[in-house]
Amino acid sequence: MYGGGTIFEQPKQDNLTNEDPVLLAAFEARIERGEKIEPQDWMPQLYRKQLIRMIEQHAHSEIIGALPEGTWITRAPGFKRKMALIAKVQDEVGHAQMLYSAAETLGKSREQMINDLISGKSKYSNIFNYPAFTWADSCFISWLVDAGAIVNQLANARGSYGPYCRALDRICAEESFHLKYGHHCVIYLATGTTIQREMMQAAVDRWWKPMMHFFGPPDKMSVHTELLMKWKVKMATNDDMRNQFLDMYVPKIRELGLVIPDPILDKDEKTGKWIFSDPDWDEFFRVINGDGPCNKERLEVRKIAEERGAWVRRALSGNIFKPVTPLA
Ligand code: BYC
Repeated sequence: MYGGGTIFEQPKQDNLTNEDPVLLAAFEARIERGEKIEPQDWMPQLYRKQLIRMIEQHAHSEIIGALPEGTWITRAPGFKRKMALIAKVQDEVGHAQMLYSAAETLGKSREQMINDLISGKSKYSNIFNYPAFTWADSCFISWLVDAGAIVNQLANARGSYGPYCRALDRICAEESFHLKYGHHCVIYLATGTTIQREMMQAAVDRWWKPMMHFFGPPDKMSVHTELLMKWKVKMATNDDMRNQFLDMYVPKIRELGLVIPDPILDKDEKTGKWIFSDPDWDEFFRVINGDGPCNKERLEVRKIAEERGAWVRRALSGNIFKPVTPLA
């Protein structure tokens, strides 16, 4: 592991039994009133721990998420697409920087977060463990994965922790450009030649299942939602976000003549809920626990990037002559 910073002891508490009841009640009342909690404010250890977990995972998702699209920069069809994709990938890495900074306000250093990513201790979004075989896969990510991210982030930007909400506001503004770029790429392929249409359809077939997983397990399987919603860290449940995404994007996808690979996908107009096939939650849990098609490759690339960047970090810290500690 590379060094730097003081070693942060992750808050261990998984319950509220040791918290001062008066402070806890005042904290919860502030959240109830819609106030933002700031880094210097009192907060229960569990709130701190949960926020670190979620913001850190989000930051990791942004840098790992840059990889499947990043591989298409050199092969983008045309100069305009190449320029736009470079800008998008750069934005995603910038989002990670903002999110790491937000998580650092809670006391965990960036070095520890990166180490936990590389060692496999921390999670990142399931969806980036799938390969982007074709240009159409990259278009699917730019339009629909970004669309899913915006649904989630617009909701959570109204949440309780100030630094996370402010980072999400900025991220959403940039993501809205990604969405337009991605939509344009998909429209182009879906209304193009037979080969282009087939390529786009094949991408939809490949990515639909991980896209359904993207919003997290069904509410009945979710372990963190109840508490995170009580503390306004999450502003909607996983099922509600998935439903909102389907509401907004199924008509747009079908409008382009693309077929969603789920024969029972339909909206129940009485309940307002979408009905869909079981997207194989076993696969979801396998992938988020390290056994997906690209997990190893993704972490290996990050590890190489950290090793190659070690001299820059050393130079910035003024320790040019300090030997590089190898990554674990
Ligand atoms: N992937 O209790 P639950 C982007 C884990 S990047 C992996 O429902 P929670 C983009 C969960 O962590 C934007 N793991 O969890 C970038 C937990 O495990 P642990 C990505 C997942 O936290 C570049 C367990 O399953 N967006 O869009 O209440 C290019 C139980 O789940 C996932 C974010 O990161 C998943 N999909 O809710 C293009 C949003 N889902 O930690 C695009 C921020 C669940 O107990 N995160 N797990 O070991 C969130 O909003 C929430 O954490 C989630 C999950 C809704 C994802």
